[in-house]
Amino acid sequence: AQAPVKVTVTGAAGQIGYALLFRIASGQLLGPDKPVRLSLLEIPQAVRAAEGTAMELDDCAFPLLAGIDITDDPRLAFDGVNVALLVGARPRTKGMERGDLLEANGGIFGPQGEAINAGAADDVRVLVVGNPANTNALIAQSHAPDVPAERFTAMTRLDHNRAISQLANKLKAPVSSVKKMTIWGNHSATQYPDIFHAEVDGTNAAAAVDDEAWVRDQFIPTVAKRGAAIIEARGASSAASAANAAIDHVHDWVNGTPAGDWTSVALPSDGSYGVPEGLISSFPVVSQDGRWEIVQGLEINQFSRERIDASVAELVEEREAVRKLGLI
Ligand code: NAX
Repeated sequence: AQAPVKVTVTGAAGQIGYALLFRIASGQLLGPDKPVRLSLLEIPQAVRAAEGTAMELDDCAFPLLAGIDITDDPRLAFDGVNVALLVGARPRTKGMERGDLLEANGGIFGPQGEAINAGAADDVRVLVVGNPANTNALIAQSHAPDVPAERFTAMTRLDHNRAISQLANKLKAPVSSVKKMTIWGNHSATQYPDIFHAEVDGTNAAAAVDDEAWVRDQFIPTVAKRGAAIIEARGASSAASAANAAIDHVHDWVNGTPAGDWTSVALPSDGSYGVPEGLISSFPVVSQDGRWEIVQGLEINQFSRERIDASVAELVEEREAVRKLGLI
């Protein structure tokens, strides 16, 4: 029998955790032939709730689930970890300044980065979901000097999937006909969903839409503000769709992206497309042999350039802010 893959989920008792854990345990994260061992990390007040979720996981009798550990100690949670899903974060509450938010999250992602550095398996892959995801990933990565930087990623797959769905809907085409969507920059309202390289049934998506006003005034803001629209409608933030995107992200990272397509991932820049090196920014990527590679050589028009630069500028500011706070 194969040794189980250790998957650690932080914020396991939260709403994304609840939507995520059952899919991991059923084999959707890594594949139907890969046993998993779950490690749930929570803050002390939420350990009991995580235990409740673990009871439900037991009650599913998932054949691939080799065991569940629950702890409030990052060192234990990340010991031997192969896949780390960093979902738990400090949300912005009323009256909180951006500096306070970054500092509170630095207090979470710094120690988690250290624990990953100390104990993770050699093949560890890290996905940060908790916001501000890109900068939280940067903080964790900077505390894990012995882990290759490229193993630290932040999630823009939900934005990517939202963009595919909006475009398919506009063109009355099935989502499966949309390829090569790209999210650039920060997982925030400045993100830039780019359809200039996307294809619908093999034809260029921007040409098929042929309506710059729709792209500028409808498509981009709808994708970028979708999270707020979900909160407004549901009374709670995206959970199942966020969990779904995390599953997609890790699945593609481990198993590869399909031929003729790519996806979007925030990862440490190698300087491609004018994004400062080391900044964790979203790019078009393919996964090959278990590694992300940035798609090279795309022509960036003026419309796209301005929007990529604006989102990257926001990430540079966030990096400066956490540097000043001594968090990286
Ligand atoms: P919840 O508030 O339901 O759950 C968060 C959980 O994290 C709580 O159970 C809390 O106890 C736990 N937690 C807090 N600090 C922790 C720590 N130091 N160690 C371990 N656990 C800790 O939030 P939920 O709706 O699940 O969202 C989680 C995060 O995902 C939020 O930061 C949210 O902003 C972010 N999102 C990111 C998205 C993305 O596309 N990147 C989309 C969805 C979501 O908004």
